[in-house]
Amino acid sequence: MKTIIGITKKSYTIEEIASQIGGEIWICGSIYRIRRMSGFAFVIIRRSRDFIQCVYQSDTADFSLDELAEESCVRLKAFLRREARSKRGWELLLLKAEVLSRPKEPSPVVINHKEVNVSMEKLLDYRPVTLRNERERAVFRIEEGISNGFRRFFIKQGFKEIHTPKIVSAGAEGGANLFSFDYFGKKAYLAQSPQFYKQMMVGVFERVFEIGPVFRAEKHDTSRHLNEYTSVDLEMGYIENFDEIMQVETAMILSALEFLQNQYQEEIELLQIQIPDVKEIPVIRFREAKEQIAQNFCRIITDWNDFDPEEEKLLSKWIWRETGSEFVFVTHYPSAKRPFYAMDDPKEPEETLSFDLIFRGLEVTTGGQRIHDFEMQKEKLKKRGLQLSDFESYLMMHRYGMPPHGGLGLGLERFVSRLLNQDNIRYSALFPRDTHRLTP
Ligand code: AMO
Repeated sequence: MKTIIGITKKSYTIEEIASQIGGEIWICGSIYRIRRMSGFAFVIIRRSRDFIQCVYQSDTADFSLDELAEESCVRLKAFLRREARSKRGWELLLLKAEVLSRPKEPSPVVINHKEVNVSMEKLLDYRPVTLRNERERAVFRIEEGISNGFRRFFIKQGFKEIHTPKIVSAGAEGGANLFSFDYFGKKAYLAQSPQFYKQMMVGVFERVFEIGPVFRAEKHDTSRHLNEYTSVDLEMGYIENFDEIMQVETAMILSALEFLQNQYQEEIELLQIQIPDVKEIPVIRFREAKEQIAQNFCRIITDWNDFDPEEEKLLSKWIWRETGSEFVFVTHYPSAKRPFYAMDDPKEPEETLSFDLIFRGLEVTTGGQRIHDFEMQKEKLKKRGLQLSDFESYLMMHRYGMPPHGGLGLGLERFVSRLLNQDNIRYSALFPRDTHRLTP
């Protein structure tokens, strides 16, 4: 009987190829670009992470150049030779080609130039092909580097990875942005965040994290909202105060950026990313931040409960001027604007022991200490006019005992988008979901 044994077949890395100068190799990839010159042609091959320059000459290749088309998938035999003028110091001289598949039509947009020069709408409409562009796909290598950097940090720090349900019975974050649907005769929702479940899991594993999708029925099209985004969540028990959460976040971002710098140099150079300094992050109370914005930018503050997008930008500008930091923690948000699970400050009950992290003018994280006491949580739910019966399964953890705890949620697309200085979060979402976009 035929059996399968577990081996993994992988393509040569670029270093493995480079080590074979003077030899012949077989490689697979897609033809990114063919540039016909006089007497020869450059054939650029796109592979999972790199682009390789090959040279076609009719006297050394046993096939015709006409057999190759851009976006054909091929297996090539080539001779590896030194070439000082090529970026890598070597190139591949093509000998044989097996065409594995050929596109039916040429790409609807030019994808093999430095940038895809079309509107954002068109870029997103043709995402399966526009992502093949060198710069477009590098964005998602960076995203991988950041989320991998976070994950490595969490595991090193003793956080346990969890996967919580995305079909839920109640909204965790309040507000109107819940997607609801019929679940076998009951009303269900798509999870706005893993908030309840990550808190429950603190009672089990003490420190947990999740990197996964969350859903927000945002009705407005803005440059910073998606209807589905990737949330990086952590929750930890036995905290003494919520400074500890901000300390963990500072360390986690520092660690992820260091990992990125070590492992993603090519993408960093290609996208000209300026890695921010994050050794220390300034902290300011919400009220003081509002006062500074009013004073320094002659602005009349109308809402003392929250920032508007312009105020986040102004605050960042001021912090940058004062401290040279591109990040700022804003603490003690008004209780009225924070969800029912947020712990109020015993000294100032109108404020919460919570924070936001603002990075280059945009909120990228919310976090804080949670209520762990059963009676206190019941009281706050009641004060908000919420039905205790709707939160019975959430309250079970409080009823049966919880340590003091807190955590945070970071929007991955927002973080990457700020890192890359993009003016719209959609550029950092692989297949963004907004009010108009359900495909591709
Ligand atoms: P919050 O609702 O503030 O907090 O969300 C946390 C972070 O998620 C990002 N974010 C979004 N990103 C893209 N599109 C959206 N529509 C969107 N909404 C939010 C932001 C934001 O800072 N449970 C709490 C977190 C916690 O306290 O642990 C929560 O979800 O970067």
